[in-house]
Amino acid sequence: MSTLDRLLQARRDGGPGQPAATGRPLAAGFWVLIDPDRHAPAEAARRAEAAQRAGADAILVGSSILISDNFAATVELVKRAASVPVLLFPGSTAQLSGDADAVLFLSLISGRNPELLIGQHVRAAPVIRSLGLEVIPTGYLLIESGTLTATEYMSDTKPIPRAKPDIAMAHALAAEYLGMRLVYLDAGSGARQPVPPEMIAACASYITLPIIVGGGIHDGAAAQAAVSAGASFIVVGNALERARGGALLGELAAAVHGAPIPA
Ligand code: 1GP
Repeated sequence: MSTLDRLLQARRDGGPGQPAATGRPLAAGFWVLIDPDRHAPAEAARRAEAAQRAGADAILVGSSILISDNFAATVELVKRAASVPVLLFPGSTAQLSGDADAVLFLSLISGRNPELLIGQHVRAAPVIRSLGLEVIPTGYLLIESGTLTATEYMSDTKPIPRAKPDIAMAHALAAEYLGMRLVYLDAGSGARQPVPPEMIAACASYITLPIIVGGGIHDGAAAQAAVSAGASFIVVGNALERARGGALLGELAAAVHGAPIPA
């Protein structure tokens, strides 16, 4: 079974082997993002293991900018520590490793920077092939978040305005028509405000692809709001870096898994 199918099945069947596994569908999947620059590889692995124990359905590894040389060792140790899928969420072609289960092959379709629409992909494709990595084509939409995020700065693109769900809808539909498998609505790491639930709901009712939502989700209430609006997968990174990590993991997992499933 492909990693994407595993992720979709975990959501549908309650995630076999997960603490949250109940045999009932999860409202959404809970993905924890680990930034290799933030921790030594062994600590990253410990965090991945704690996230999985708390109910995370996947671990993402990646960063919009990478200044350490921790990447390869982080993916290797995280993969050893976690039995849930380990996905690469690469900020550049330097962030590829055959130890992961799959790579989110992101095209930054909300921007008009050709390097991030196709340029990096051409360089990465042969490397990915030789690593034998599963590819998950993902339309990536950066959403205005109330602050200049690292993603916005590093990608040299303008985010979609928060109050313009119609623009997000059109981009999401274009991703679907281009044959992508997932759409990622991201307010960017460290966003002041998460993606507006109205925008998530507008996209979810307009396309059939599963929607990942991340950026600036700091508590169960924000996660639940995104899930109720129609997100299929929730990504949390920054908030879990803080001291409250342990309790917050449980709160987020419960909120993501237990929120009412949108009609
Ligand atoms: C960033 O969506 C991810 O690309 C996670 O964002 O670090 O703000 O949780 P946070």
